[in-house]
Amino acid sequence: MNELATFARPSEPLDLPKMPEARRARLRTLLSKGRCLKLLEAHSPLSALIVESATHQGSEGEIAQFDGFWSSSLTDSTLLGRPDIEIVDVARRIRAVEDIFDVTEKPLVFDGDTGGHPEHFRLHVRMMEKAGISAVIIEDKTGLKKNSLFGNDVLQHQADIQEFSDKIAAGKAAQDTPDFMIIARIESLILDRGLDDALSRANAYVSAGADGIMIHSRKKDPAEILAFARQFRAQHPAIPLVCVPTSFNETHFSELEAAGFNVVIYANHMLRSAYQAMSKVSTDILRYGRTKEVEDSCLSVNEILNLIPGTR
Ligand code: SPV
Ligand code: MG
Repeated sequence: MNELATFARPSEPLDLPKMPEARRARLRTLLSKGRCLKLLEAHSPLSALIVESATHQGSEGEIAQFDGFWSSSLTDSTLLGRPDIEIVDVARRIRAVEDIFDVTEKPLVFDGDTGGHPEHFRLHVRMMEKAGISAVIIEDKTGLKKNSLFGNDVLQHQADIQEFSDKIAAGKAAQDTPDFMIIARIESLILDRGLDDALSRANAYVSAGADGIMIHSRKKDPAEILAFARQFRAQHPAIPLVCVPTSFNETHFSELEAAGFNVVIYANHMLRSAYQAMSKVSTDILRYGRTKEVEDSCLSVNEILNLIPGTR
């Protein structure tokens, strides 16, 4: 039995989900403790159970765990066989999050893409709060949204600063609870607009009421991200700062924490790893004409029968 093969929790059985308000407030509570948080992408209840129970004991005996989940537009879309262009509607994605919430306790941050029309964003904010989502991150792009990691390889447009600030303000005005957070994601580095543009947008979005800032980059070298963090921190010591180190994957969590980041999101690794394993197993069954050769890539039958408490 491997270390992920049981999801029993000490506090309560799996069929007793947390109430939305308790979970929603948990992100702010964790942020108030002053340490940098680690979130990992979850695209299904099972992937979320794995994220929630993952533990690593370091050489000094310290225990590392994830603090919560990232609901990614890229992996939610990919899971449905759809492109990451805001085609999967937010209501459907929130319902999928509710399935995750039925079996887990940790807080979740929702990737809200561009936020859509301000009129839609206001309603989506309420739906997210009601579900128990702790925060939404919206990115300052406009028009047909493409994934940021393409950068300028595809046509994508950054929103006008005032237009995006108005959307943040509309979301904040619609919010019904003090716990929920609206985090503004800046795409200036993604679109090669430079550090000064990113910093002036950060100031505008904070003035518009953003509860946090996410700065994104598609460079392998973290220099621009770290420079942003230093300068942002000097101006805004207490505003939560978020990054997604998919491209600068050699940069260690501790370096991001030391630079002033409050949340680090590992944005797509659960789906990417699952896809790789499923792909190999499916072709190997065809290759070998039987399943003996794929058993090492799979949970044993005994393990899957005992995975979810209550199955027996
Ligand atoms: C996502 O996970 O969908 C994100 C992060 O938006 S990224 O794919 O890096 O744009
Ligand atoms: Mg996304």
